[in-house]
Order: sequence, then C-alpha cells, then structure tokens
Amino acid sequence: MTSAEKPPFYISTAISYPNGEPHIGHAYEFVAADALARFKRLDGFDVFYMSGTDEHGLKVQQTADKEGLTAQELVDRNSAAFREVHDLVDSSYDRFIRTTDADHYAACQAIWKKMESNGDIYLSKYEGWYSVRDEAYYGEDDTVVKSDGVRYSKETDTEVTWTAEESYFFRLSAYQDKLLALYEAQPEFGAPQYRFNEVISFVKRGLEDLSISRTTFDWGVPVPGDPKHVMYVWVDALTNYLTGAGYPDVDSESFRKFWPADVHVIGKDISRFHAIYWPAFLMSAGLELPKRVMIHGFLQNNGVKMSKSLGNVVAPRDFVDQYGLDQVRFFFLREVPFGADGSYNHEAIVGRMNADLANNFGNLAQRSLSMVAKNCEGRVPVPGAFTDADKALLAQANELLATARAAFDKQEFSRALEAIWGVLGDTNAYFADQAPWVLRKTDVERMNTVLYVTLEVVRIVAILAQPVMPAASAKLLDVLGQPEGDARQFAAIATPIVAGTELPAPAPVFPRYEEPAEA
Ligand code: ME8
Repeated sequence: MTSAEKPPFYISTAISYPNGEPHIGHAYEFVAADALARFKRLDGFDVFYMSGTDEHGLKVQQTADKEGLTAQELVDRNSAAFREVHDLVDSSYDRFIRTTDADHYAACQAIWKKMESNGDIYLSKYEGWYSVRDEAYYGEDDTVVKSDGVRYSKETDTEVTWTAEESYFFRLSAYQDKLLALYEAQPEFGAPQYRFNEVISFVKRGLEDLSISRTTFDWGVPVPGDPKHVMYVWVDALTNYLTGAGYPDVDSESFRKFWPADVHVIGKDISRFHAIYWPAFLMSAGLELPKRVMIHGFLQNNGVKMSKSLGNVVAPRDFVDQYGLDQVRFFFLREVPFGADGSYNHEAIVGRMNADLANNFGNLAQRSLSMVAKNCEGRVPVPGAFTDADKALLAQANELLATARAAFDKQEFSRALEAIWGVLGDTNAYFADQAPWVLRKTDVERMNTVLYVTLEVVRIVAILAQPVMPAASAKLLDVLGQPEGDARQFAAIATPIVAGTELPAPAPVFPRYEEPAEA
C-alpha cells in the first residue's frame, strides 16, 4: 500500500514547557504516544505523530529573567533537552513542533481571526487571580490564603497573583451546552471515564468567559490587529495541534488527511484545557474536533510526588542507563494501567525485567532457539501433525493481534501486554510439559513440532512487542530469520513461520538485572 492509500492516524503528546528540565513524567508520556504511533504504523496506518515544546507565556519569561537569559535563549537551550529525551527513549515523532516556529504564528493568528469573526472574542478588563506555574486563571473561591499569608490555588497548590489588565475574552460561557452535547454524543471523547467525568462535572457547574490575551509582557503570539496584546499561552499552545496538520491551509493535502487528530495524549493536570477550551475554540472556528483526548495519570517516585525540593526527581537518562531502554518502556506501559496514577521503584522495575522479560520471554526464546541451533541444523524445523495442545496454543497466539488492537485503540497498553504475556506464560507451561529435550531422544518429529510451535508463538509475540520494545523485538526477529519490512508488519502475523528458514546463531535479548556489587 502506498501512503496515500493507507488510513491516516494523527497522534500528539502535550507540548512540554521548556522552563525546566525534562523528567520521567515527560518520558512516560512520550513512550506511550510513541508505542501507539508505532503500533498503528505496523498495523498499516499512515501515522503522523507530533510532540514539541510550548515556549511562550509568563512562566517561561520569568524563568528566563531569573537565569539572566532572554526568553528565546532559554527556550532554545531547553527545547533541545526535550528533544533529546525523545531521542533517548527512541520516540519516533514525525514533527517536533516549537511554538516559536513561524508556521505556528500563522496558525494562531488564523484561528484567532476565525473565532473573532464568529463573534466569540470581545475586549474587556480581566481582574482576578492567575497562577504562573499553571498558566491558568482561578476564581477567588478557588483560592485560599495559607498561614504564610500567600494565596494559593486550592486545586493545584500553586501561588496565584492578582492580575488586572485590559484583555480579550473568549465567550466560553456560550459553549456550555454545546460541550455537554458533544460529551453526550461522543462518550469516548475523553478517557478514561473517571477522568472525563471530572471534566463533565466541571462544565455542568457553569463556564465563565475566558481571558485570552495579556498586555503586561510580550513573550507570545501578537493578537491580530492589536499587537500590544499577546495571546494567552493556552490559545497558542493548543493551536499547535492544528499547525502540525498544516493549518491554516485547510485545503492542503496534510490538513485534509490528518485533521481531525485521532488522539491527544495528555496528563491529568491539563484535561480541562484539552476537553473544554480546545473543543470550544475549534467549534467557534468552525473546525472539526479531535476524536479523543486520552488523559493519563502521574508517575510518582515510590509513591511520592516528584519535586526538586525533595530531591527525588529522576532524570530520564539515569533511568534508561540503569535498566535499559526497552526495559523502561515495557515497565512504563505494563506496570500502570494507562490513565491511572502510578509509581516507580527499583524493586518493581527489576521484578518486571527479570520475571516478564528475562524469564518468560527471553528464556523461552533462547531455550527454543538453542535447541533448534543444535538439533535442527539451525533451521526452522518441519512440523509433524499438530496436536490439540499445539493448535490451541497457536490459536491463542493468533488471537493476540485483535486483542492488542482493541486495547491499543483505547490506549489500554497494560491490557494488551497482559494478554500477550498470558500467552507467553502458557507457552512456557507448554514447553515444560512437552519437554522437547526428552523428545529429542524419543520422538524427533514431535520435538520438531514442539519447537516449531514455540518459535511461531515467539515470532508472533516479537512482532507484537515491537511498538513497546523496538530494539529487543528487532533483535529477536533477526534471530528468528524474519527480514526487516513486510515480514515484521502485523499483517505478517497470519502467515506462519516457514519451515526450513535458516536462523542465525541465537543471542540472548533480555538480560537479568543483577544488583551491582557493593563498593
Ligand atoms: O502542561 N507524570 O507542559 P508540562 C506523568 N505546556 N506525566 C506528567 C507528570 C508526571 N509526574 N508531570 C507532568 C504543559 N506530566 C503544557 C501542555 S499542551 C497543548 C500544553 C505531563 O511540561 C503533563 O500532564 O508541564 C503534560 O501532559 C506533559 O507532561 C507536559 O507537561
């Protein structure tokens, strides 16, 4: 299939604030979105996967001031650090957008004008509380003065400051009913349900118009026709998803192909921006809405929120260096049901590495492949007639694609991996039960059949594991004699491994984690 014939799939992550260092939470989101992007590519889709950095706003400006840099210098330095994390975790983005990119300015100004011509933007004065950390406005009732005399947002515990200035407003209040109608018509617009429900309740409590421009600083996209205002950073940030698709050129091939986006992958702290403001802006501009907003939970270090002051922020690079990239990717997606909050700690990672990867998968592959190397002249053996046990196991392995597809379509990565590892568990039991090392002496044809069936399951699992563990799966597919390209696409699952295929010498793929010796 040429890319023009393939169905499109547009997936995005949030764009990160480059005011600080990337942390594990960012890496987690990149890995999840990347796994889905890879899954869809292997499943025959023409994928556009975008990530990037959210470079404007007061938070970035203030950080730059503190560091004695211009905002541009700060974002140039830190944007690169976020991009490096993508590369570190082998995230296969198609575009890394920076909101300082020229085409993004054009997109922001175009959507602004559309919303304005639809009568949804008016000039007034904003007076209220603003959290620079959250880049968000809060009503007085949503704030509290604590014993230190400082006023905080109740919800996010970040300091708020009084802001009074001329501002353009977006008529968000006019969208309450339309948004509720959207949620009703598309119950999977937001997921998981429990996080989406919070958004719905928020909208039901009533929406106020939203201040969407600022005049007290200039690090932002100028408002068309009134350049003393810059756009509120969230108008600018959300619009990145349109820019990536080619907006404002709505007739372009890419826009026609990729908009509306299939899924925006974001964290729980920014669900309102994505499931309330964003569809409202798009409705106002007369544009189609993304199909889904997938809201993931937060990763915590051993159950404790990561924070600089606690000194428990783990740099993605240290994590990957310690455990290995595929191991980290697997852990992220297997350990925590996507959507829920999760925790990482050394024991949990080592448990997954050793039990799921080294034992259940690596050992099975290595034992069956070494037997084939020694006893079958290094070629995939010719199987005899399949027994019921063989057939049952092969059937289970062949059903995995449908199971994984259904789970990935809902971003339920851990469910897909659980099903795959369930079949691996059954294959290990089968291998132990059939004892091919005994059959070697008593019934060579049966040994060949058992080895064939085992290699076939390992092949299917290796193909399905590619989105989560690209490097290890590729190595396994190499030792299974499966050439790069079509043989590794999901469509190849249905074509069994060919008896007689010559296999290279097997090499272990999943090392056990050994604790470093005490110094
Ligand atoms: O929110 N665990 O940027 P950001 C998991 N610029 N995910 C986490 C996390 C954690 N501990 N901490 C943060 C922004 N995240 C905006 C987005 S999109 C148009 C603009 C997630 O750098 C967070 O929820 O603060 C968000 O999805 C992403 O990391 C970037 O966060």
